[in-house]
Amino acid sequence: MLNTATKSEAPGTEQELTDGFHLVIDALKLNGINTIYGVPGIPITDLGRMMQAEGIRVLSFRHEQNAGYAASIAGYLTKKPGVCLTVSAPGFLNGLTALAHATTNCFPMILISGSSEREIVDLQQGDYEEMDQLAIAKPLCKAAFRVLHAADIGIGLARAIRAAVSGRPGGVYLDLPAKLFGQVMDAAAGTKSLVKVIDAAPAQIPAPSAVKRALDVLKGAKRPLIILGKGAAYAQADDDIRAFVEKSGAPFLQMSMAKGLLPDTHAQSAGAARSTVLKDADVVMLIGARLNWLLSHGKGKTWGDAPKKFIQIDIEPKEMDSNVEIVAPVVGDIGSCVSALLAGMGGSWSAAPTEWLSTVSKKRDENVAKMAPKLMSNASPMDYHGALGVLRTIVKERPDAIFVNEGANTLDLARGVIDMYKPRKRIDVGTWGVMGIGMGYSIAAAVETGNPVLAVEGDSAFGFSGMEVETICRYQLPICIVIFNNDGIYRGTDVNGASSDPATTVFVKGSRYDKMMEAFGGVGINATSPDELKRAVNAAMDSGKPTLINAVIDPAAGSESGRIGNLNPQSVLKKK
Ligand SMILES: Cc1ncc(C[n+]2csc(CCOP(=O)(O)OP(=O)(O)O)c2C)c(N)n1
Ligand SMILES: [Mg+2]
Repeated sequence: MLNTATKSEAPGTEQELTDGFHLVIDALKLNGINTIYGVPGIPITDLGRMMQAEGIRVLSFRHEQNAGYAASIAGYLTKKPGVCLTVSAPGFLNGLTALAHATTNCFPMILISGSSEREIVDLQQGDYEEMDQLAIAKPLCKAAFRVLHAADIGIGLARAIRAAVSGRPGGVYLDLPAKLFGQVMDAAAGTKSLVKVIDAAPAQIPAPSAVKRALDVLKGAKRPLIILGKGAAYAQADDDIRAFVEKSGAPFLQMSMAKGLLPDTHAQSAGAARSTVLKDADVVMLIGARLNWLLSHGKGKTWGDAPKKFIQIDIEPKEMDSNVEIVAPVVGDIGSCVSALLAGMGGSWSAAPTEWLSTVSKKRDENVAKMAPKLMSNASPMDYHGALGVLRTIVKERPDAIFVNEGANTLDLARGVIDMYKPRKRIDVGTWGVMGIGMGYSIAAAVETGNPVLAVEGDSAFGFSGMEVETICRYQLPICIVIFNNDGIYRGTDVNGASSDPATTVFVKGSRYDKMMEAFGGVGINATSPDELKRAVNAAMDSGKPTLINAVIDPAAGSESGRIGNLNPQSVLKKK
């Protein structure tokens, strides 16, 4: 298995040697890491070449941030750390946003960066791409390590893998100084130094008393609600989660990336009655969902006046009571917790009162009926609902496709309109609401799952990672990008009254993003009506050819910041 780098011929002996390059590759392979996302350059160009020669798939990007986002979502989809490989200082910094994003979103990821000479960096003598990368990475990730000796590469990678996937997953930084790669050591000793990580994310079994406490609270509920977060989707405990929810009889809400864990069309789904269930529920059970801003911190107007009890299931004990009191914390990995809850329910569990569920489903059906005519609009230029109406049907017909989504209106409206039918098929801006994940996520989703990808992107959102369309064409990935082109951020209608410069939120009117795709040999289509959009997306999904569809959206159709305009600070002076 071990690569032999060199043979030295001392008189009478022949010693097999290996080096840092080969040990890194062997350590990755030993641990089943066979895909790398990165950008080459000093000091890791040869490492990438050698990885490729050794059968590791190395996807070479146009910008490290996109490679980093790809690695982060690869981690989410596979439960193995996604690896991003970058050069020193600027490449490292470009990848760092994605590493922090992985940590915030609890995705296992390892950022491996080459770095410059320690002796020069530490004396600040101005080395090529000088930066104390380890110190900078530390506050932004779950753990950070540096390897100085070839003999420690095995241990270094093992620590990085464990830190990334065990407990609450997150981003890990691994610093590999340039000098390490060329360091030579005895090949047999090198083999011995490698570590195969056993049981990298050990089960964390909840205490039986915690499980009982949670079930007692749930049993006492008149109006229970279950909220599934992306932690629940990550757990890949899909059957148990579904069985638990169904046995409880409670309405459920799925956070954005949890959509599809149970089909959004499930009889207990309260997706279209969100405000009702948040206000009126008396017991709320959070499974792999945090009470952060996305759930209005569990308090305030959104949650109404009815007193509530919270049950929370999370692997991280510190998550409990983060925003409101949790009366029944259950700490453990989601899979173990849900199976313990299911077992604890026994054979005679009485499901939630049916009148609660029928109140919720009545509200849901009303809201769905209200939206239905909007989704049938065939207006041109399209509004969001007209365009999303056809995409909704396409996703229903192709439930295995991975749906990538970013933007403001493009995100918020698509999340509400497009039902998901299978787990981990919707990936989006996550905890930060970050723009720029689009192409990195699409590439990793196609590479890791082999499934077709449909990316629905605001025109602004797309711009953050748009150059990766070349990467998509280069690797011939089955990705169909639909750009909701409304000439700008939120709306394309803003006017700057003060000078001839355009307003800050508008772009070149009538841009043709489809032509970008044609520049690299992909398929580019301009779609001006829902019918055209439907034909183009279906053709792309059937052919698997890299495609970009410029969907022309009415510039006046969107609203400021989509659904979260309330978070914009207001100037009092403006009103004078
Ligand atoms: C990294 C980053 N920079 C800036 C923002 C602020 N921001 C939120 S949404 C958005 C773009 C919204 O426009 P678009 O993608 O075209 O969607 P639309 O509302 O027009 O459909 C921006 C720039 C962000 N969320 N993330
Ligand atoms: Mg836009």
